[in-house]
Amino acid sequence: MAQSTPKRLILVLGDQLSPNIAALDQGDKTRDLVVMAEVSAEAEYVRHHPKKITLIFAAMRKFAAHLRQIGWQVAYSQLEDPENTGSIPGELLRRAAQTGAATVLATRPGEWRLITALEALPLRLSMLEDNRFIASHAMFDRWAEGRKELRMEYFYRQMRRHTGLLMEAGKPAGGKWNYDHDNRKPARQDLFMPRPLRFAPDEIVGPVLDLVEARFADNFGALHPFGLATDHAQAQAVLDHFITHALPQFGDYQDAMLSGHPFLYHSLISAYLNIGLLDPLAVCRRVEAAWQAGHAPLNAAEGFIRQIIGWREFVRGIYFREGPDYTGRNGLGANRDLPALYWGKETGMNCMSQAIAQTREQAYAHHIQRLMVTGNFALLAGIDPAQLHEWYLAVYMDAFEWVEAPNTLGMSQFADGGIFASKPYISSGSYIHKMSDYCGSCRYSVKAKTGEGACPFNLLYWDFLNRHRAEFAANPRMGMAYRTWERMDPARRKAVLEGADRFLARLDAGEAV
Ligand code: FAD
Ligand code: DLZ
Ligand code: SF4
Repeated sequence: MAQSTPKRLILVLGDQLSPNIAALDQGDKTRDLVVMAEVSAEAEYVRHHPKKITLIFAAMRKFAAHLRQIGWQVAYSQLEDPENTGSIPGELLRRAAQTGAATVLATRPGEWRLITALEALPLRLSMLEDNRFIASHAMFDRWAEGRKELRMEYFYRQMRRHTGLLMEAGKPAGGKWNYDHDNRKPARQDLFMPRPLRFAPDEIVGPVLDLVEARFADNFGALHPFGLATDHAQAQAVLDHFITHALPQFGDYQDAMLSGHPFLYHSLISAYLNIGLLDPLAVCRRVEAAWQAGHAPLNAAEGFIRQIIGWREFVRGIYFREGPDYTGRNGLGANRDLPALYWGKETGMNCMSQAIAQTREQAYAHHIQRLMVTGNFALLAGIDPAQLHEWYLAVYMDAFEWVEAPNTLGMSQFADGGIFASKPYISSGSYIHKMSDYCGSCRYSVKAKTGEGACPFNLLYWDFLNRHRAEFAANPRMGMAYRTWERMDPARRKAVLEGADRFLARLDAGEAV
């Protein structure tokens, strides 16, 4: 029987490590062959952080072992296998030739690049929708259809109703949908910070570390120490650790930044969610249960659940709705090259230095660091969004295009023309000063608005508004800023713009700014 029925190949990508993912769900253990492949094309299309490559390869190897244990046949290609063709389509063709299979069952990849490559294969392809998300593409499109503006808040309310999370008799728990207002406390050094859970490299992780050290040592980022979770049980332990030690404070300090404390009360689970080691809905149910049990306040549970069923689902909807040209958009015509300081060149701006140094060490920065420090600086300085997009995709361990691109190009850079943000996320140094302790040990003065020692964010903020008057002066949410600029003494305005020009010239000349 099995002989006469041709085998299908079931593709499982490095960010599809979920036991019930669509292609495995629809597959047949008795006759299908699971194909998993470490390939140079995926490892090199951007220069990923070495910790990210290690995480993915180690988690892939462990997942392949698990699939074999539960009865699947798995053809696994290691990066150094001499026959490895170096790409996902190449490996599928090689396995097809080896087995005579003519059909591939795949779960839709999280990047248009790979979707297009699979569709071009000379094999029968059945591409199934990724079933690890709460909102299907159809559901998102139904919600978005006909709306003039796509606002996460309204989508989020629909997700709350759909999942029943934090709902009581059809109403939001506590009477409000959103408790963000309570979530803006700056952190203090004397707070007790939970320490992240770490895992010593085991017999699977060790050889991957050696491989990554040999092949990717020149990529930006520290490989050691490596303590990330690389399987489902470890990822679950990270979630448990977060719920026990950090969730109760998550809401209060969600936007805070503190020198030497990269993680604060964040969950550190994005990479595990994105590669399939954790299930988003199950995570949210655990957090809801912690609130119901009185372990965490509502502002923490709501704030956390909103990030997952709100923002995470929403940005995915945008990415697939907007189509493959999304990553090429540059609505504000920004064209400055990404400065070397993003790759670790010394800078006197302490906020940038802190965010980038921790990115190099941990392949992690939290949301406000990405949005209001590195993203804000790039937007104010007019950096080419495509180069910035590549940077974010490379340096963060949780970065896959479906989630990274809308956050970077849409939310952070306004490069998509404001599909889901009603105004650009820009701020002068005062926001960073309010939410962090960075300014105290900076070469620049956050209080100084002009002159050589003035905080560059202060200079660039006004320079941005002045440069983009045509795009934003009529925006009601930015009217106050424009009125303040116009009321400013002309000599002071001139000094600000000249200061910004001098700063940008030094940046372009490659000076340490
Ligand atoms: P927590 O702060 O503990 O939040 C809990 C979870 O909510 C996260 O694990 C994540 O799954 C989800 N979440 C929170 N905010 C967002 C958001 N805006 N979009 C999607 N999910 C969200 N997130 C990624 O997963 N991958 C990326 O490549 C990525 N790139 C980003 C680029 C920029 C410019 C910005 C501003 C944000 C980006 N984010 C990205 C969103 C966010 O910064 C990270 O999800 C978060 O910092 C991960 O850390 P955490 O797990 O400790 O999150
Ligand atoms: C990110 C990544 C890396 C570094 N390596 C691999 C790999 O060798 N094999 C693989 O199947 N997937 C890898 N990935 C994840 C893919 O790049 C990811 O599936 C696509 O970008 C779509 O999200
Ligand atoms: Fe950043 Fe300006 Fe504060 Fe320095 S003074 S840390 S550059 S915001």
